[in-house]
Amino acid sequence: MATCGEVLVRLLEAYGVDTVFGIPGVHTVELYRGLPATRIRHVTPRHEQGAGFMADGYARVSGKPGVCFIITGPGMTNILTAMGQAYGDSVPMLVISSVNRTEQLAMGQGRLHELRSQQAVVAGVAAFSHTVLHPNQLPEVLARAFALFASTRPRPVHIEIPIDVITAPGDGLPLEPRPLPGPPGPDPAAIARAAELLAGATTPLLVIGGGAVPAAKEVLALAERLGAPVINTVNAKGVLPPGHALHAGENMAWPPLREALRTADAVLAIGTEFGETEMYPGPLPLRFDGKLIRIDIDPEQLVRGFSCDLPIVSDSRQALRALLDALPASALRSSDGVSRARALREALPALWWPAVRTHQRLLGVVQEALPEAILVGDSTQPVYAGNQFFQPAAPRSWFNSSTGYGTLGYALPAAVGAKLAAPDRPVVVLVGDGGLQYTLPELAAAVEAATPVIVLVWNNRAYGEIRTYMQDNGIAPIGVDLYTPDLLAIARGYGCAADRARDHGHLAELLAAARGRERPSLIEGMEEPPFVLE
Ligand SMILES: Cc1ncc(C[n+]2csc(CCOP(=O)(O)OP(=O)(O)O)c2C)c(N)n1
Repeated sequence: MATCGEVLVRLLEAYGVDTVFGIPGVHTVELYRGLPATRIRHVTPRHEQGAGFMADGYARVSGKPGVCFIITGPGMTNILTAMGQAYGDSVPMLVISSVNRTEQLAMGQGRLHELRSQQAVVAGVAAFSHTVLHPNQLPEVLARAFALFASTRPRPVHIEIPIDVITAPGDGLPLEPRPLPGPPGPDPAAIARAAELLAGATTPLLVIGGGAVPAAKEVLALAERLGAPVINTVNAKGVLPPGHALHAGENMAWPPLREALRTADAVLAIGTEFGETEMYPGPLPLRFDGKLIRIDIDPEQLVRGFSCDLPIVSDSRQALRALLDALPASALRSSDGVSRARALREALPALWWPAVRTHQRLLGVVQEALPEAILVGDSTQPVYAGNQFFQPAAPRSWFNSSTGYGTLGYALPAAVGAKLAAPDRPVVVLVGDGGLQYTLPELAAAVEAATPVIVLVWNNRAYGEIRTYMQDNGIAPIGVDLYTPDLLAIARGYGCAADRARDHGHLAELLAAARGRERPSLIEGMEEPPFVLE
């Protein structure tokens, strides 16, 4: 006899799941019974928030949903922050939890791990949450989750299974996945209109967001065909090849980019919500005097914030392919696109805050030592700076929690997930001493999972960004100067290699040594000379 829990893991495997992140408890052990009969690997974090961040990092690098097994109650409340980050950045995540027995649901009898309603708790951070009240529901509900990941704006999905349903017989349930729909394509009439607008534009401009990642080839072809400068968001870094002549820069807080968006006769925005965190240290309202065309897989996104002239609901790749086909051969190629892009790009460094130079040097060393690295960032000063200029070699190679939900503690566990998705690439964690202390115990999970991530800690013994913000706003710094422990000793205690970089040359040596190791490395860079440039 196979239980519902055993069928679940078989179905997950059939949908292509190869890794599950979780901490088992008495309410979820029956999800584990069937695991050895599958090829699914289980990775154990030290906190459910870590499980969620690992799943997030895994999903961002692999493009597949990150899957978690979470216990009822405290496990669910612990993972909410990670679900919030994934929700904000449109990351596919499947959180499967237990819940108390069916006849006990919402009874308030003081059961172990009881919450009044887990569904209510996750409502703000999940696309949907479903309680599986009978094993027969399982195949359909899983298919709904995977259909959502395959064809709509990806976001976390929560499926909870009462402990009596997990152990109920699952015999006879189908073990094959349901055929899934592909993502939606565009309305041909809307594409024809977009082609007309873009073909007639003399100063076209593209804005690309995380939704453009699957369409990197098409974005490049379209930009070159139109001669259109391209502004990217943080999550679209790497979509345009590094150093491309049409790269206009990033961060829509900077006046030259805002002015270019306002004055362009046609702006095509692909897979971006024009989010507040793309306007650092803004935000300011954007204006578009010309035509604004938006392509997004989420119809609601097309009417949010401000009105656009031509909303197109579609997966970005299909829309851009159709647009490339629909553009007339005679389409005007903006002859000055390269010079417009260069003028914008070259105007930005003078606007950056002084510390960006410090972080340019720091991240330059990382990029030179590990050119093919994936850089997973927290919410810390080198990350805000790198968001302005860093150009990774490929998409899915620079992401961080300074965007969207903006939580601390993301980077280390997300990097473990990233390393599991791309074991052959170096994975570097960019994190402050404040953010690292949120999820420091995940060093143990990294050692245990044999994921040799390289943790580069920017140590200023403070919540540095907030200290500066308080000072800039005439508030005495309170609660921002930290007692930071000996991170090197702690990292060694966890079984990691650990060193403090003396200078940039030494940092390069430490990164090269870390790359060859089979265990994680922690490298500390103090926020002081020689790392702080005048
Ligand atoms: C969960 C959470 N709590 C508080 C904050 C507010 N916050 C944003 S940045 C920051 C400072 C982070 O300090 P650290 O990681 O050391 O990086 P630094 O600013 O020093 O570079 C804080 C407290 C946050 N983003 N997330």
